[in-house]
Amino acid sequence: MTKNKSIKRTDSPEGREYHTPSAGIFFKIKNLLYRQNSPYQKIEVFKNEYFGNVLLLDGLVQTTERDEFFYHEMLVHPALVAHPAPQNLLVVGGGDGGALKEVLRFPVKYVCLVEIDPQVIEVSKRYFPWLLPCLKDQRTELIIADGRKFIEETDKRFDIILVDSSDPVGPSASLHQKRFYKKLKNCLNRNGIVVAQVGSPFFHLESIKQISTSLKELFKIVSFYISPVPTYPGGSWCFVFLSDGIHPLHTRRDPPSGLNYFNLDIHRSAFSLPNFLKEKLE
Ligand code: AG3
Repeated sequence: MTKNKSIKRTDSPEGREYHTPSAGIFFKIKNLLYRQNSPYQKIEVFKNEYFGNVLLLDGLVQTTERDEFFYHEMLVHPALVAHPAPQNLLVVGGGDGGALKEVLRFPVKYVCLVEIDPQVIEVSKRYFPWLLPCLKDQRTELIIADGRKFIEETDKRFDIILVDSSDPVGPSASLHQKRFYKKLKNCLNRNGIVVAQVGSPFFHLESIKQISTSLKELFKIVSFYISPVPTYPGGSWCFVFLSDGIHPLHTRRDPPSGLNYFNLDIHRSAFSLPNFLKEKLE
């Protein structure tokens, strides 16, 4: 039996993410497309019959072709419908390009994508068809750099910054700290907005609480919102909208057409939080 065949076994542990030591999500691997350790992390892409191509970093599901739209639309569009005139944007992380694809639906001037791991870009170009055209878009600049260092050193200023990090372990750890958000704030134009993913309300409640306390010391408006993401832990994901002047519920434009999840009703309802989360954040 070849190595590849043994990887395709239906009980392959490689198609699993544990959310706790006793529960998680599994995917049957139809084809293993890529598995390598980069200097930063373990990168895996495989094909699943239902979800299409699936990207895992250090064993954590980042995106799948079938359900990527929940997360990427909800990371991007709330800030874009709330900002008065978004022109210059920054995406930190997000080397798979899903967030970039959503930003480019708007007539923005410039989008800077800062990704630490060039191997994630190369792999995603091959297996996630939206990335290549987005990188070729005249408005996109790809910078391979550590997001934290980039933010400290750049003199660019942005209307919206989207933090598409992974979980607060591994290469993304520094992107979840107060220090980082403080530096982000210095890179915002007047009326600027930061949106970041902060984890699963169910599994990461304590760390969401902690980040909320720090963020309230930095920004006047700290609004959490949630969205379903079928393949992420708990099936529901939490984001934070940060600004000193822009209220998320004061929307200024319609979203672009052709979206699968986001609309203005979803926008309004996403900021209504379930009791267990609301009480924690009070
Ligand atoms: N970044 C957030 C992924 C978090 C998922 N966590 C997990 N599966 N434990 C997604 C990057 C997609 N552009």
